[in-house]
Amino acid sequence: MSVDTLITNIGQLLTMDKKGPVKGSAMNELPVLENQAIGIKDGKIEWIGASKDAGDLKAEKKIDAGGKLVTPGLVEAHTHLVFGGSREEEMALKQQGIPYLEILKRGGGILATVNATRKASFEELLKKALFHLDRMAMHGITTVEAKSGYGLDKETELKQLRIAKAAGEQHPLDLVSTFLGAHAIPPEYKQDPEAFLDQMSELFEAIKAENLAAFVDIFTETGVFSVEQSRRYLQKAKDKGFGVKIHADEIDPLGGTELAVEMGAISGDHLAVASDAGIKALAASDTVGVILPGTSFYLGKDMYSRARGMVDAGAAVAISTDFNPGSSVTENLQLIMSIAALKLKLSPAEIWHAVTVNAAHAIGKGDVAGSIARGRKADVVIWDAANYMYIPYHYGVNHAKTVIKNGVVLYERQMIR
Ligand code: IZC
Ligand code: ZN
Repeated sequence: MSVDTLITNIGQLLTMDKKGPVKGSAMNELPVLENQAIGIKDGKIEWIGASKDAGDLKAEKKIDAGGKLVTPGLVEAHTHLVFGGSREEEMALKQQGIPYLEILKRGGGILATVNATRKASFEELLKKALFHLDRMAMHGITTVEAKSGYGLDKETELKQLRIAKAAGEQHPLDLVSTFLGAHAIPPEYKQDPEAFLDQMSELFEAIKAENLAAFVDIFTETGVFSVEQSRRYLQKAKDKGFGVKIHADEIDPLGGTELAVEMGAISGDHLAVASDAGIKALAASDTVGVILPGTSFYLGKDMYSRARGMVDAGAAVAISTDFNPGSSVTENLQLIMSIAALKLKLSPAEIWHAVTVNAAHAIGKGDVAGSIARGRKADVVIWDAANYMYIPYHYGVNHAKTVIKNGVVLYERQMIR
């Protein structure tokens, strides 16, 4: 047999080859294969076996993994990728104790980014999005979800979605797009949020026609959209054939987690202040809880999502960065894995499920991303680590050594000596 690329001498291999979403105690069951090799052909996984048997394979390119850890490319299930400007001046406001929702109320926060995004050109925003995708790839991410929501008018929301589509076409990473027109109430509609939601739902048709998004999302929060408004809006989206997601129970416990389950959402995201009833409902459903502990960390909160309780209750949980210019400014999902270990008390095995197979399920890519298996896309990371427990343990730096997407080496880390 001949392959294009052969990776030998893999110390630990996590294939994550499970039918997902992986729920409850199964998230802690992590098969680890030792002394393995992987053959890649035409961008796909062709062969997996013991490294000692790889000698029979002819290969154009050989990569010695040096006894290190190899895993599927990470899946990033929640980002606000396309935006103009940045909000570093809000850090001082946060230090003065001004809450996130208060900054938003004063026209800052999301609305500041909306102004910058409306002003920026297509090319400018695309260039910026591609830069952030590069950085995500350099940190071992091979599939990314991207939300709109910094336009809040028909024209700019469509512009954001078209930029995400162009970014997905131009960048080697796979991109899944979500329409988050219902991200905040723009000043023009302050007195009439219902009319604003009507405007946004009028876009569903055009978004479908241009194939600009797979999912529709809404920010269900105090001062933004109520549970009732969210239910009506998401039902319209479902009627048009979209999958739905919710920014639920991020700051105030409004019952967004329960709503996500009731609506059959593919994911309920944040869930930082989810109620006991919400957690119970989530555990009994196939909705994936996308937990974003980097946001609690970055907003300086003491309250983290009860992800430990969710997994113990039997739920499927994913972990993501929430990369955005306001409440979580990082492309480094490895850092979020450390925060998940320290603040959510998830085990390394649970965390690896949360950033691979379960994250893939949370964005409808469970059958193509988040695992290493014969016939699948060859999205593979070789880490500067001997074992899987090491990544959350050694925090804040990039451990990705070689990042392979569709069988092609995208990134190879360079040291100074
Ligand atoms: O720009 O602050 N929570 N949306 C809902 C965000 C955070 C993103 C932002
Ligand atoms: Zn978000």
